Amino acid sequence: MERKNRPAPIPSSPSFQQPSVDLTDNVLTARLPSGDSVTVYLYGATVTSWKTANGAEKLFLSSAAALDGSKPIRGGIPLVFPVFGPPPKDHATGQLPQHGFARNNFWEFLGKSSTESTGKKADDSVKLDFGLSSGMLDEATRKKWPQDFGLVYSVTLGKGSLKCALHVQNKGAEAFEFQCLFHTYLAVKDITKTSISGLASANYIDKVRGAHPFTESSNNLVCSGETDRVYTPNPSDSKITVNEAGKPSFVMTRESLPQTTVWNGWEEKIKGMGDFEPKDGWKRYLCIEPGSVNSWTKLEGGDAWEGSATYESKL
Ligand code: TA6
Repeated sequence: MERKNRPAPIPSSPSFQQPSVDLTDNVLTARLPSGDSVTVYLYGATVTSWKTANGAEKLFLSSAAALDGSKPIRGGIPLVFPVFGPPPKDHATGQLPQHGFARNNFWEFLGKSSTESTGKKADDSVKLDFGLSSGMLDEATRKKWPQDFGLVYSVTLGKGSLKCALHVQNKGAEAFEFQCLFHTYLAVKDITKTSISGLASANYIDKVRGAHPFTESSNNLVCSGETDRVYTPNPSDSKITVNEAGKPSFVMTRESLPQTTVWNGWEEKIKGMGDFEPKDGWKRYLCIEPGSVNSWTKLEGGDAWEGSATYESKL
């Protein structure tokens, strides 16, 4: 018998395509219907590729990068936690490797979420969550930093954008302190024709000049040799723009990450890096690395902290 005012059938599937996510052999690939895509190795939760809708690769990845879990991946977005750089010998992180252990351990994929609406919004972005906790570390690493922690790293692929967010939780009773940073290798056409805006008047530590403090005078910084500077822009939420041939190619914004390291090893340094190929690749990358690295963030037992950075491609 026909019911009056029968509700319209709910569409069995959204009338728009949804993002696709595939995890095979510890490599996750996500793609939006627009064509934007991201690849993440569970090893280090390292983003190794970010492509915009036109298929353009936005990250530099060394062709000699170890992708078998034998050492941190050279390129993409290695994760730095709980210490940036060589750890201070007299610090709790003192026994850890340079840049910590987040980038040389296997993370787990926790799942994806995209706007569940069935409208156009459904294909606008997809958030991928990855987890690493103290119980997943090998005994040797746990002995070097015996803290009870939980990390959730979220990578959100949008149209022309990539957001990286790190959530740090102290799951123990004792306080611990950490540093963290997204060690992002942006792909550029020619480093000698690339400039950085948004750092004018920022104080920085120049690791090429004895780690002494300086103040940036240029709002159009061009690397002309090995560059390894840890900037503290003011205000700390100011955007940083990478310009190529006079046009913005990337804009980076960040939250709760007061520093940004600018690094290019240049010709000589890269020549000495066995996992950096091709050897002229120094001309085609620029590391713009947002982080919280000039001091230590202290978490009391049960406390949590989150920091994030968003890269927008402008080309
Ligand atoms: O972020 C810049 C830096 O600390 C440089 O000093 C250089 O060491 C670079 O990181 C690469 O470090 P890695 O341990 O990945 O070789």
